Amino acid sequence: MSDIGSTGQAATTQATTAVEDDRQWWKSAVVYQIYPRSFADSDGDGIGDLPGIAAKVGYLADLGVDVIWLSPVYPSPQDDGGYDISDYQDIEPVFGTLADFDRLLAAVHERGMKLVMDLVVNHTSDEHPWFVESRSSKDNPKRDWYWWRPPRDGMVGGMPGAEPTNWGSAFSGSAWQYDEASGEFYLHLFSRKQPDLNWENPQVREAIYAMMRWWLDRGVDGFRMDVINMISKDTALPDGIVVPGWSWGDGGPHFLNGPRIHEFLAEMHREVFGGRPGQFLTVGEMPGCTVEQARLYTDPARAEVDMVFQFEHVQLDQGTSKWDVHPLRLLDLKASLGRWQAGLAETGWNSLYWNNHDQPRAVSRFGDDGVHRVRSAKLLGTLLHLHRGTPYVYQGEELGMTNAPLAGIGDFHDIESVNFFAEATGAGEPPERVLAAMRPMSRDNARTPMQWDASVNAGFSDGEPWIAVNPNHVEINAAAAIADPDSVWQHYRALIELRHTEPAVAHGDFTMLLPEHEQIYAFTRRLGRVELLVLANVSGRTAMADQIPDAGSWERAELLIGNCPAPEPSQHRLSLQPWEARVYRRVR
Ligand code: TEU
Repeated sequence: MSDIGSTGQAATTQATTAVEDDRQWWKSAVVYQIYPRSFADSDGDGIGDLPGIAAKVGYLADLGVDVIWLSPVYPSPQDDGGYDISDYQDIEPVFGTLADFDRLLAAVHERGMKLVMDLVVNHTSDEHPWFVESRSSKDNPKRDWYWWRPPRDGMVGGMPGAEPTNWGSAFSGSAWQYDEASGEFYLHLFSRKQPDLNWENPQVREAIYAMMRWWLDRGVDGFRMDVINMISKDTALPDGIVVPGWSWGDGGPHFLNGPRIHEFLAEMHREVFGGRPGQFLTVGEMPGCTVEQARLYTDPARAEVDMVFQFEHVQLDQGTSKWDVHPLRLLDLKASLGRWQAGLAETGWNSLYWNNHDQPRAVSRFGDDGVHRVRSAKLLGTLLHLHRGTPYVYQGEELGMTNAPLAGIGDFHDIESVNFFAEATGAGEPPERVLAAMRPMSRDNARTPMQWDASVNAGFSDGEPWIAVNPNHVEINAAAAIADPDSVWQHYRALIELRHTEPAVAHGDFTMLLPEHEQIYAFTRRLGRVELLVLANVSGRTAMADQIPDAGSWERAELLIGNCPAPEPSQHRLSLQPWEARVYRRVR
């Protein structure tokens, strides 16, 4: 480039960039998440499986994604949809065998894609042999692999308040389970069938690193790390603050981003990836992670994780709990995501997501899943893929799949919903009110079967699906979307391709525009002389974007992609239809 003095210098800079690009290949990648139970069933038992996924690798290659993240496929009692693992080095028989896994991995690699495993090591299943041993007696060598504590001073197990701390579990009730046989409690931040591992114990850490190396040796390309910022607890285990109206204390401050978290992640990185050739991806799922913490976690110089899943933007429509739903204010969304873009602009990297197996469907939550379903799903995709960061697409999002028509409690399967219903109705809440609170937010919304075609069971299974197929599959399905040039699927495919062909999408800087505009989400991305403008009307009413800086020049810029027909000559070029989104490009 002209501003570099000598050719020698230019060559060095280019070489450094090439090495960086090679290691940070995931900056221009798109990840697709599969929830295996609900993706594709090959054997008619109503539950998705690995051969089912293998048969759809071509579908994913056509969509253009670079990486597949598999939610857990390990042996598990399935108390929490596989996030309760009883053997880290095998495959759940319902999903297949290790040989099926190897075949899937080979098929993914053959198509030039990568595969990332879910790593759930904050806790195991209570049926994992480690815990079975740990529980067997107080002097078992594995006793200290988990968090065992006696009842509170002067109390005996079973008495209310005898729990070692007042922490609540994510799935209702206390975070401590009493074990009659040994007279002690064990910690479980999630279900009582998910005891927390004690990362203070070096043997635990070494066993986990060895297991991770075993998967890498098998050929996998990285890990999505479940609640990884919970592995370091304050060993004093202090009580949490009790928010008025809540039954349990908030232990979060004592286990989120805890005292040794950076040490553990750096050690993991060293022990697992140190000196290993290849291109890997690590993403840490981190509830309660601030942008300042994320900068530390994702600073390449610190070698901890490549990126984190943060939770701020998926909590903006909630009050005191996830069941207390408020309409999202666009200003809050822009302020939050804008802060993350700015905070990780120089150091670190963002992951970008609207959806996953824990979140309601984006088009139902942030868009309009009625008349404007297709258009608003495309708008959400456009916004997501044009931010700076690595986008994650959750199965069915590329079809604009919607929330499920959950009616009675019998329609809910997820442990979080089922436990909350029992707790709330047990405390005297009217069941109808509890159900109404659960419907928009239940994790079951994300877990209905992938809609492949309009046939019975949506082409997901020849048997009875484990969870009801959304009846709207007759209209919303992959076969129809692939055949329709104007579908959400085609739009996602184009967005993914844009990341691969336009460097400003992956590498450009980010500037938020019109932060105070109540309808319009607008920003620019700039790389060298190329500048992109993203304009999105996040509302059901027309909107005017003519207040953007340099409006006159943008009006004449090239329209790269949009979700409505290009404006008529008689229309103002910067007037946007309900839920319209456009990306412009200009070269300075
Ligand atoms: O989720 C962690 C998490 O903090 C939340 O998303 C939580 O599961 C819930 O949705 C709170 O309302 C991870 C997994 O993604 C989730 O599926 C597991 O249940 C959980 O960890 C425990 O492993």
